[in-house]
Amino acid sequence: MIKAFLFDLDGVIVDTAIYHYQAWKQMANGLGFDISEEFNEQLKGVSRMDSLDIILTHGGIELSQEEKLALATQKNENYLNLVSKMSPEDILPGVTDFFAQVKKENIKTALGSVSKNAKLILESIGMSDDFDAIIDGTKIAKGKPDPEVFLKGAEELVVLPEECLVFEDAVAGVEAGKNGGMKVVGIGKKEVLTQADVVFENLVGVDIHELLAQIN
Ligand code: G16
Ligand code: MG
Repeated sequence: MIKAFLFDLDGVIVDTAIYHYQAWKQMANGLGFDISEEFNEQLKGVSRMDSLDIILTHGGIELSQEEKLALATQKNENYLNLVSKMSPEDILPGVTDFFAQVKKENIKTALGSVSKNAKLILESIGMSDDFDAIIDGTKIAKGKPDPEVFLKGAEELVVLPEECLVFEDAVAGVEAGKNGGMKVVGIGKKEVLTQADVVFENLVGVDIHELLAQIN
């Protein structure tokens, strides 16, 4: 039986992918190459340093660990500058209604994000109190598709992995949930999130009773 919902942040609750993209693009341009929006797809749900490695490989650039840290810090400063303007209006469609149902049904909730900025983003959109546990990039050693972020969420909520339902928009994130032995709701395209148990375009109109009947 499903007792807890574990939510990814970026792409499920809020869409910061565009800001990550703008900040990475600015960095790449500074190094003399460009990244496309299509390229950016593979960075979704991937940790900051892993994303940087993927981008540098793409640009054919090799750097020392020190140089990489400096670039990642600069990118994060630019990114934070962009997301600092976010407000509750940036919450993705359907999320607020869905959380009202979650509360009514007494389902436990955890955030499972690899972002080190997750708490800050939740504060700016006014959703900090909507989660019983928050697992973010500061609490984990391994990024998605490793299941650590979701297993820690289950642990903090004191539920078993098989009692959890993960909500994810990224291929790496769906894999992380599956690797943790959990059921996964994909948010996005069926053709992309092939491993998910069920896929919705977004949370608009999703009914918890119908969803649970579909999952079990
Ligand atoms: C998010 C984004 C990723 C980003 C990662 C790390 O993951 O989807 O693109 O690279 O956070 O973010 P930060 O640089 O803020 O630590 P998630 O798990 O919330 O989808
Ligand atoms: Mg995501």
